[in-house]
Amino acid sequence: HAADAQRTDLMTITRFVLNEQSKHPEARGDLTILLNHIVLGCKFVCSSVSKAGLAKLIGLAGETNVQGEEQKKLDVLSNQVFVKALTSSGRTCILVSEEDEEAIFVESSKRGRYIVVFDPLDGSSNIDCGVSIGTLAFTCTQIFGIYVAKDKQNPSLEDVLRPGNKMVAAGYCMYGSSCTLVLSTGNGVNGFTLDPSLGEFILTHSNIKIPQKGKIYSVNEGNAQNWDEQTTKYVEKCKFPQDGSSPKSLRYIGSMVADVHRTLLYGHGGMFMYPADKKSPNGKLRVLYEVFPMSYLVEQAGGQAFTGKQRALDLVPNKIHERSPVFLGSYDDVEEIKQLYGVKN
Ligand code: AHM
Ligand code: MG
Repeated sequence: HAADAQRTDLMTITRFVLNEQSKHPEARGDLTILLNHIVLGCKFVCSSVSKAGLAKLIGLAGETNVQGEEQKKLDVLSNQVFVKALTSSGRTCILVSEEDEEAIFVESSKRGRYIVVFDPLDGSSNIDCGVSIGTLAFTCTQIFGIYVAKDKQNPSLEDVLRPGNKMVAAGYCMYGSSCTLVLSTGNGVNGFTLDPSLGEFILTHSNIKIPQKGKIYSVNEGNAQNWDEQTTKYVEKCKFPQDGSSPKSLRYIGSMVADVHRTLLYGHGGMFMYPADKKSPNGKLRVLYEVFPMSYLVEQAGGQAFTGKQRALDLVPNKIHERSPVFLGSYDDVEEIKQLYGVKN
């Protein structure tokens, strides 16, 4: 009667997070409330992404974001929805969004303990062709010292510029043929799929684990002429293995969440990388809201994440929009690139 149970005993994301938090006697439900507001943002973006063509939401909004890229209307909208939802949750003190140059300090009457760092709509250059996937990545760090909303203490940027290993939750939402939210609160990784008729995210992928060794490599190979020796050597080995193993397959969507989601979810694992190159010595991806959440999830799923120098989660960013090279995915695959860089465990 397991099938019956599945239909009637729905594990919503709220229920799941409440269960997780009840294992921590000191928890006061703040993270559950915070995540509920993030989920609302995801539902909004999901609904907007699916209507984008119809509603003529696609196209330029006439603004550029911090990195000087053209900003699409959906980015602007999604950002506003997330900022408002997060501020009104009463659980946040600082927000950092890819779309905003400066960090947002929440006014003291609405202030809570959490810092949320996010990219409201990552990979948005893929929206216009309708095929690919709008995405989002977020991380939450608890700020110590601010325990009540109206605490006199002022949060500062120093609280944001901390290593990824201080995070208490991370996740992303992928807007594809279905809307999937993948979340970790430090106790494994779980995936939830939006049931549009219920408007609820239901647990569909419990305890996601990434295979130890992968069969896929995922990288923008068009940058190869500017790669360093180590990246070049790794990719060469993927294509022309010398140890008798089969060559790996290449998959690259160009939307980080989709590329990482595939790496996590499909049984064959692999490695996603955005390495340094001569033109961009720090790679492309942003530390706080791209490298950290994905590294956290991959580690929680049993894989590794590496910057070319160190464990990605040990990185201490110096500014909020800092970039870093990243190699993440199956444990053994990342181990191989670490060896090429001469880094031992
Ligand atoms: P964006 O935040 O401007 O959308 O850029 C981030 C995206 C990632 O989703 C993806 O992994 C990467 O850019 C792809 O970059 P490239 O087109 O250089 O391969
Ligand atoms: Mg982005």
